[in-house]
Amino acid sequence: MSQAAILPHATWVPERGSTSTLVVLPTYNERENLERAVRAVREVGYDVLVVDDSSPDGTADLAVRLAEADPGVHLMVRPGKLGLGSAYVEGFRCGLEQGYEYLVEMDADGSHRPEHLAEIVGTAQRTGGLVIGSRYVRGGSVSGWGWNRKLLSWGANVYCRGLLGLRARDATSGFRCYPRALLETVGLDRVVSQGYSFQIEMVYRSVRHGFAVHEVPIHFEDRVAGRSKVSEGEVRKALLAVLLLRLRGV
Ligand SMILES: Nc1nc2c(ncn2[C@@H]2O[C@H](COP(=O)(O)OP(=O)(O)OP(=O)(O)O)[C@@H](O)[C@H]2O)c(=O)[nH]1
Ligand SMILES: [Mg+2]
Repeated sequence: MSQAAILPHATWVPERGSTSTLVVLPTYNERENLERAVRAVREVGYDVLVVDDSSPDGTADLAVRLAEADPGVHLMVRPGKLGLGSAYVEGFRCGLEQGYEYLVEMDADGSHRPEHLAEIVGTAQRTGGLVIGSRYVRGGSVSGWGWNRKLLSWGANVYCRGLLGLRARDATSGFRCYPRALLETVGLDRVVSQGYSFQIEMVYRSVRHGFAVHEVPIHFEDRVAGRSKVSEGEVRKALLAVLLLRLRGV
């Protein structure tokens, strides 16, 4: 995007940057974390699209400054908190329109270390499948979480694996890479998850369409600053969404 500005997302038209990989960073109140995340991704050499849901803390103002200073940083601002899944759907749609070949999910809160990016993207390039940065394969780890947060993450994975027959150890991880062909085959228009169940739905749909799912180990750290957006309500919604996915199929 040559001239960064806060525009209604429907009229936002970025120019494709210099790389074939776009890292989508969804943000809701990540003002304290965003600059660090954007700089780290840019150092690896990938373009960035921030999808901000009009965060009350002014994350978008900071994102405008970052986008103005760097043509590899783009911004989409949406009118309100519309959910993590829908942020990725809109971000990916935009990235595909701009010609990017590899679309990456990454949290903006410092939990996902940029040094894992090259392996995650490289594995997607090599295999053509979905690649998940996984906390629960050999070599992966989680630090900074209490037992209750660990239990929630572990329980969510057991539930999804059991209900949907997924073999991925970390189906809820939000650090991953999709090749263009996968997203085009799966069809972003068919995705029903607005919130956190997006992660699980995308693994399920990828498998159902015959794409391989690979996991590469990551070291996950608790967010650097700010608060988690995973509320009890969000968890309940996600668990129900997975159940509906099971009942309806894809
Ligand atoms: N645009 C947008 N971003 C969101 C929304 N909900 C969460 N995010 C962002 O998505 C990323 C992941 O959200 P987190 O709250 O960190 O959730 P999490 O990483 O699954 O869980 P924690 O480990 O508890 O932080 C962060 O960068 C959030 O700011 C949303 O509704 N819209
Ligand atoms: Mg987080």
